[in-house]
Amino acid sequence: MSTLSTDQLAQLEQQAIELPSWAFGNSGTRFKVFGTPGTPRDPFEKIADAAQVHKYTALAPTVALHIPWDKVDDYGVLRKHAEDLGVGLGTINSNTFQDDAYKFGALTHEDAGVRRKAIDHHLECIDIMHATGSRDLKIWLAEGSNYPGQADMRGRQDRLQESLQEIYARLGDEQRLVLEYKFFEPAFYHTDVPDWGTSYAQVAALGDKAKVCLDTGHHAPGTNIEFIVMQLLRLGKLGSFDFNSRFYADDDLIVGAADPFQLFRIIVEVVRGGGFNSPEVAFMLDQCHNIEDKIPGQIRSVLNVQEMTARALVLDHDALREAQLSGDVLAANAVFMDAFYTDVRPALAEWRESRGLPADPMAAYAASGYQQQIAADRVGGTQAGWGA
Ligand code: AOS
Ligand code: ZN
Ligand code: ZN
Repeated sequence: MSTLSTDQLAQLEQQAIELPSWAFGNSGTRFKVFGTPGTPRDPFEKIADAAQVHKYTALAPTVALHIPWDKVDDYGVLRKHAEDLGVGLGTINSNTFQDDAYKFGALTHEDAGVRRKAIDHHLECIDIMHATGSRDLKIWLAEGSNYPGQADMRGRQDRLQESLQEIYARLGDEQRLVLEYKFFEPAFYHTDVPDWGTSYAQVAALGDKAKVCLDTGHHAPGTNIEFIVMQLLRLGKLGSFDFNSRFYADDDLIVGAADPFQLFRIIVEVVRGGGFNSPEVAFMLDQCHNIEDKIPGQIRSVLNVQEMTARALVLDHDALREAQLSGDVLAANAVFMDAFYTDVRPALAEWRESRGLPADPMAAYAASGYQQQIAADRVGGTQAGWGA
């Protein structure tokens, strides 16, 4: 008998995870960027690689773009290219962290001219969203200060709201803005959007089309991330996830690699809060594959999310509720852990085959010859971001 019911499989069939275009480019640390044979040379090749992930998993129907890393002359052509390969273009990520002008801030900068430049960049991103058919504009700000006294934190918060209001006003009816928070880096003393509370305060003041983006790597060690997920869902403000995993800081490693149990706990709250398979909550990856092959790195990632989702779906909510109501601490925990320890992999493999997908997408991709083909065809692939 399968571990997963027909209803649970039907829910899993709807699961969609958005891939980041930058996961397919070379990336690294401040010490070294290792080149990988076959790295895409342009956004078209990044999308072709992302389409491979979808081909073997049916889990990744859209690709997020980063502007200007993925700048092209005609976004309609890029969109058509994606659609021809069976995927769509997703979230547009803005970038205000590479220009010298932004050394002391962008949307928060004291100088109105710098703020103008940063706001205009976001307005350009919204124009691009119309051409790509994207719903979401994702804003992550690398703004803050390194030393106490360096910056007027209060003034920066006010300017951030003013700048965001101008960007928000430009959104179309079906478009949204998601504001990502991060507690440190590149600034080390204060960050202008360090936590979910600040992101929430900023987006709540904008309106219904503004939501919070939760990057799992952007919290201090020990943070109860699933509590934040629960709270944002409760407030109707969880717009998207940037999934990845971390051992130390913002490691951007494969989701579910460092702490599968944390991923399980997060997805349990997503399901509990009505955020699973809801158009309101985008499941995205934000990862870099510095030393491993990128396409199988992304395949592994979406499979990890699928496997933890399946485990979250088998949680026996009735038994859990009964144990909670009777104050049976250990029984409640046992019900929770039973779901986590359920090995859903054989059932998922069987189910994939029944849908015409490979039982083992990793093996199928490895056997396809695509990796060898791109390594032979492409030379001089690009770095994902910094310096690209
Ligand atoms: C940065 O730490 C954030 O996670 C952003 O989402 C960023 O835009 C992304 O990592 C690409 O650099
Ligand atoms: Zn992120
Ligand atoms: Zn990050």
